[in-house]
Amino acid sequence: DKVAVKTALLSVSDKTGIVELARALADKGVRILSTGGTHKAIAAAGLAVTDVSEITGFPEIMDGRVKTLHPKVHGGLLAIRDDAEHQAAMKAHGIEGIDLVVINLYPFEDVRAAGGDYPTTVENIDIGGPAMIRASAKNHAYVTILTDPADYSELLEQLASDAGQTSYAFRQRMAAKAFARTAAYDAMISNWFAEALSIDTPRHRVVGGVLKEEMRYGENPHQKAAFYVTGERRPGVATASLLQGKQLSYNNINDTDAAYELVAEFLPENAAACAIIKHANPCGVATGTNLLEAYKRALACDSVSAFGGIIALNQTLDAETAEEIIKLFTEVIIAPDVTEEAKAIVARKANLRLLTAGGLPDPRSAGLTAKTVSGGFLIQSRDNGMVEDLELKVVTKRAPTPQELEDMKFAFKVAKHVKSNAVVYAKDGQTAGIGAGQMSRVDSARIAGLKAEEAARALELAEPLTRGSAVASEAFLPFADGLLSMIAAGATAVIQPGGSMRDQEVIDAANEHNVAMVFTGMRHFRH
Ligand code: 93A
Repeated sequence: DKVAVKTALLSVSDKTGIVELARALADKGVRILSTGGTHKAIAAAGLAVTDVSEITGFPEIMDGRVKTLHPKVHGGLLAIRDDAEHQAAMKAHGIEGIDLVVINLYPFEDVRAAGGDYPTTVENIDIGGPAMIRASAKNHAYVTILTDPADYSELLEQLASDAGQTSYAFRQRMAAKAFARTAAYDAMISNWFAEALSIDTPRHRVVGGVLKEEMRYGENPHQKAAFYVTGERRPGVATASLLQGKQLSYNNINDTDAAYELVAEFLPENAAACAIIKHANPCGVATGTNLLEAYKRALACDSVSAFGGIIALNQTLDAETAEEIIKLFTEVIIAPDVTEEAKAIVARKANLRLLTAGGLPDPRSAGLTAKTVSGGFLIQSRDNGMVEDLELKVVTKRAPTPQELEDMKFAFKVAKHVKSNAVVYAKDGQTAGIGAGQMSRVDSARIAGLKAEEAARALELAEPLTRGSAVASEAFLPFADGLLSMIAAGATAVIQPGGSMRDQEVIDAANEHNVAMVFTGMRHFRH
């Protein structure tokens, strides 16, 4: 299963380590073939190298679009070395076997990340590279394919210890990596098209990404984990800069994403907003005239749960807010930006992670979300519905007051980001009680009410914030019992999608208690 490396083809965009590799190969007597730019780099180092066009007898044409796409190259990669017919074909057509292929692709991902224009990005779709990678990987019984400069040293170790040969196990492992690379590369191209054309139909997409980092562990310490990025230019946890603190964990990334997507629902030009997240659910969300006020009001909703939470802000983190936040143990802060002063304040807590995302994601933008099930993925378009865009229908005798209407919209926005069954009480742009993830909606309503009472005790308020609040349910109320529990907690206005068989029963109960209710016609399940 050992194969001697006699001829190598080197064609790389990222020239890291390529001259050193070529020198080491040349020292072992390996014949080196190469393409334009790579050839130039190797020749400049004074090494003997043959241009592929000499092999093909064909010049590089069309700005390099066609340089290695030739039977002399692909025959050399794909030939089964101990097959008589393949041997005969090689002889008949003057094809020489290629034993080692070193390729990295046109930097499509970098060009895309740098915001390259449409034609530039398209031009950076590599065609010849993936073709050679796939041909070599398929023929790994004979050919070694390297797609990552990180593997050059292992190759040289193999060649040194095995008299210029590679082992089958190594070639297999490199082939697996090669197909992972071309698959991820094509996924990135598909992701780019989807973003450029605002495609959110799963049928026109392939879900995939490239490895960004491996985490120390997954949701639990005995699980392995890694973060793959799709290359979407959406400001958020995938693209944010970590200014201080250790690497984010799997749970941190999940929670930070939930926090930032939620706070992005509140336009920074309208008001400052803060969301505090625990286990992907908000334990407090509020707006304010400034971030400090928004943070304090978000914290007031459930200051006990906020311990060790993730804080997302919709405006530049300032010194006053930073000073207040560091009083409590927090895992992560994410904001569009941070002032120098605030940065210095956060630096006093060495373990606190501070992320700046450079901007806020557009809640209305298209995109996909994925979830794994045993044996597959579930893909759907992002929940980009916004309450501002919905036609709200008043279904009760009493219409909501302007203040109630504002609170309803606020509560419904938050409920969209709470695991179902979600019940959210809000008043004056502040969550008053949040009930998340219960199997029964009545339980969610009750829990939210209880939490509001606890918060009132902690803050020594005369009555819980739910008194005179608006309440949102992310899905319809199937029975009147949920509504009665909300009224018991003090809600005077209710926002919900509507659409239950028993809507009339629920509307009647609301009328009986002089409660205003609106239907949104849109559900925000989140499981
Ligand atoms: O333009 S291509 O799609 N057509 C080709 O025939 C081809 N052959 C190699 N791209 C092609 N390549 C790519 O060129 C390689 O994948 C590599 O990224 C790059 C190396 O070019 P150079 O050696 O000229 O810098």
